[in-house]
Amino acid sequence: MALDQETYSQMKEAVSRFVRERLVPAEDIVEQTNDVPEDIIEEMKELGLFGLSIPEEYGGIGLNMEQECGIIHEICQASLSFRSVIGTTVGIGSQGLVMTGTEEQKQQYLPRLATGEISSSFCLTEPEAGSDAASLKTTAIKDGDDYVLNGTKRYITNALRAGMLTVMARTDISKKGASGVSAFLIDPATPGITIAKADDKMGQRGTKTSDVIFEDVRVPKECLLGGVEGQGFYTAMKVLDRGRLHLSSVATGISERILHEGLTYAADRKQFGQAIGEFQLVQAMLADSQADLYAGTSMTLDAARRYDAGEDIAMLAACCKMFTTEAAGRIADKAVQIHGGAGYMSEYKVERFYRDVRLLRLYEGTTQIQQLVIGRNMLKSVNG
Ligand code: COS
Repeated sequence: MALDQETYSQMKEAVSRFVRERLVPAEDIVEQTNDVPEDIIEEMKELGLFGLSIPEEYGGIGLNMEQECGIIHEICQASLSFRSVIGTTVGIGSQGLVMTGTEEQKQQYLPRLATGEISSSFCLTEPEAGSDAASLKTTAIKDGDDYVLNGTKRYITNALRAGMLTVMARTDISKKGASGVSAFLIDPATPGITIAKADDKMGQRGTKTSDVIFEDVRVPKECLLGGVEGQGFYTAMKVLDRGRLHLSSVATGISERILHEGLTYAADRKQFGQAIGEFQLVQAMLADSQADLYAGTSMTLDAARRYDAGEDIAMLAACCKMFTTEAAGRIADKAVQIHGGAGYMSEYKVERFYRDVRLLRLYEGTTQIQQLVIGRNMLKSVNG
């Protein structure tokens, strides 16, 4: 699956224009209202952004991973809240269905996800199961031709906007670990589901995360993803491997924007009779950031190409996610430093971006989880 090169280049240019002309000017509104304006969401639909990763036969654009990373990098030149609106549908919310869904399940949801008529969310994390995802406690107990779900999911991005939830729940309670977990595709309007109010967060205003509570939620067996029990955790891991490449391009996109803010400030701001960018200590901060950005974009491109070639990229995706998100933190910190006292003021965007990028090192697997995945894979290659 891939878009032909010419159409892809045109799309990238259109997205880049949309970012410059529509998203960047709307950043302050998002910050003030803690929401992304509806007219912008409508334009995102018209541009096809909800369908980036959905195959063309289901109405999507059908980008490959390299192309998806390229477009996401562009979108993330603006406040990360805009990407978040499409992020779960393009990434973790829909990809379990794309990878392992039955034909009926794909027909039921993918065409509406592709147009943005509905959004999707990925429900893995729970109050007691964050990094240790395999210990999740939500149950889905077979009852005749139905399953009955009980449990609480936490920090679920876009649950408040979703029309489809990919829910990981334990169908075999005799098994404590990964093999007892199954995945379900569930309409959030199903009786017994409560989507709690949006969480208050450090940054990324305009993004919506909330608890999703299941109380005796009865769903037909057709909701079981792929029609097979016991595969939910493995599917979630594959979705997260891929999601970590997507997230890496989120990190490189916003890093490029933040570095641009630092660079233009350094070129403009005068102290001691000249632009501060003329001082070598400021140049050192710019240079470190530029090298971080170049390394991050290069490794993400390499891993995305390998993913498209069918290679197992679990370890490389963890390397990319760890490096690019840690680099985004370094780049944001230096951009604030270059701004001096102004960098602490809300008037300048770097203050906001500094808070926004802090999340990148936490979600879809903390840096420490990425280290663990990398380390385990390295040892596996030695020990077999
Ligand atoms: N692809 C496919 N299968 C995978 C996999 C991958 N990338 N990673 C692990 N698995 C399989 C393992 O092969 C193992 O299979 P068996 O049951 O046949 O033995 C099973 O999954 C459990 O793996 P493991 O033993 O490594 O599980 P652990 O509980 O020790 O650790 C980690 C798994 C920590 C890697 C996992 O829980 C994780 O990624 N946690 C972070 C979760 C996360 O990112 N949350 C973010 C919120 S969602 S936005």
